[in-house]
Amino acid sequence: MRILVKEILNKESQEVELAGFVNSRRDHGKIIFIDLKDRSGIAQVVFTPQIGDFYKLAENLRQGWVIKIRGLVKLRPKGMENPELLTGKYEIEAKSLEIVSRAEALPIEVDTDGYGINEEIRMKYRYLDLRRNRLTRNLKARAKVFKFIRDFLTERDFIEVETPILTKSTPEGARDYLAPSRLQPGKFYALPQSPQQYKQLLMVAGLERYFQLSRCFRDEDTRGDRQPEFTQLDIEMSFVSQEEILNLIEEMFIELVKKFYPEKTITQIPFPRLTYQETMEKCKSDKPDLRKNSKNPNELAFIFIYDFPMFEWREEEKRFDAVHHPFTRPKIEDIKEMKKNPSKILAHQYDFILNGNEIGGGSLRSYKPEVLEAVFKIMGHSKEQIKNKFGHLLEAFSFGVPDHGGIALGLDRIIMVLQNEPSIREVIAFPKTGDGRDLMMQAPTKVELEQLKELHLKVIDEKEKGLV
Ligand code: AMO
Repeated sequence: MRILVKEILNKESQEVELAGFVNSRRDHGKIIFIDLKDRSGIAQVVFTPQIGDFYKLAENLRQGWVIKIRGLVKLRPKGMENPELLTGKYEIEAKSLEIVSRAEALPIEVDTDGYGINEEIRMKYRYLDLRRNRLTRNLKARAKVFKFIRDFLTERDFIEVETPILTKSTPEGARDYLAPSRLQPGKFYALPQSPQQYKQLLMVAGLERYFQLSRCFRDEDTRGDRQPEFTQLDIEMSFVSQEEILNLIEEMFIELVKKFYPEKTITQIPFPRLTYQETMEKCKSDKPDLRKNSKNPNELAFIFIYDFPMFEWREEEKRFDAVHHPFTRPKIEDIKEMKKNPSKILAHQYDFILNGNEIGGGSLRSYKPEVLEAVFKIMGHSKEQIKNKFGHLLEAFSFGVPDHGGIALGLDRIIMVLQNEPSIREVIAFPKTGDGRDLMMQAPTKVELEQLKELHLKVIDEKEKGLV
């Protein structure tokens, strides 16, 4: 039976079966040394001419080939140990070899950290890129953090609920990705920019404590810390104060860092909580980096910023917009007062910052239909538009709604900082380029005319667009 490379440690003098990739090959005289890599690590396998045909087969081995071997676990000769490898005291004396598959010369090196390689080529061959230890480590760390979060919240009585991907537009400040409906000609679903409305509706449903590791889709220009699709830890709670939400998040991160990143120090506990105004006055930024030494990758400065303005004036559109989103509860509930001077109103809104990165944001929500309606009106929506876009939410609130609030954390950004990576692309298995392409799958692509017809669509080319 096949065992893992790391398991040879207590198998000295035993015959074992290993499987994996040829990571590298060295020849010393007649002896061939192969570094065999599997998901647990690397072990040195030695082929000598004594094994006849298997030796001849081993002479062909190249980096990237997939093999299975049987062999004897032995201590390496004195002075030949490799302290950098977990298995560095041992080697396997090969007895047989099976070639599972051969590999062409790899277009990128996979046994380096990869930072120096052109990123477009790395993305095109992402399945090879992911073989490098650094990226495998990032994916493992991501999985561990996700599991920790699931356990942490489940133990605290939160329920994990999946919400739809094919849905209706929810404003989070970006353009929507649309999916055409075949069965409803001319109509489109929007992919969620966040599960914001669903999680609020789950509070109307009486769940009280919801979370989801949710995929969000935003059609905006991609940057180092932005992807068209990304993952949020989305949370919503009923009968809750801002204090309780921030405390929960703080406790989660202190425990997470202690458990998985003991080498890191948190600059200040409890995490500083500053108002938006204080932050702007003191730091001239709404996402300040409060590390004592910003060159130290092992320092984590978490901050909560709260009391943001509710509205901001959009000069180009000549209207007010919500700074966070319209579901945020204004700090004043007197509607007449609110309408008098919207730019002066503060909101029950908070951001979560780590080392100068915005890693989360949330708010208490307007649960009184008349407050919500007033906010939509200040933002310039007509009665008719409010009914079309948000009628379902207002109707839901008419059937009894607990006061509620929540937060969403940008998990890709969080893993990026924790893993000391310069971009979220390094912690996402299959990221997209700056212009939103998947170079490996070659998406997006043109589709057959038949498929367009079925979806009641016609593509307008750039020339035609000019004429429209
Ligand atoms: P917000 O829009 O602030 O809030 O998003 C929450 C967090 O998600 C991360 N984020 C992104 N990460 C990668 N790529 C992107 N394109 C991207 N956009 C956002 C950020 C951000 O802080 N529904 C509200 C939350 C709430 O009110 O509960 C929301 O989505 O780290």
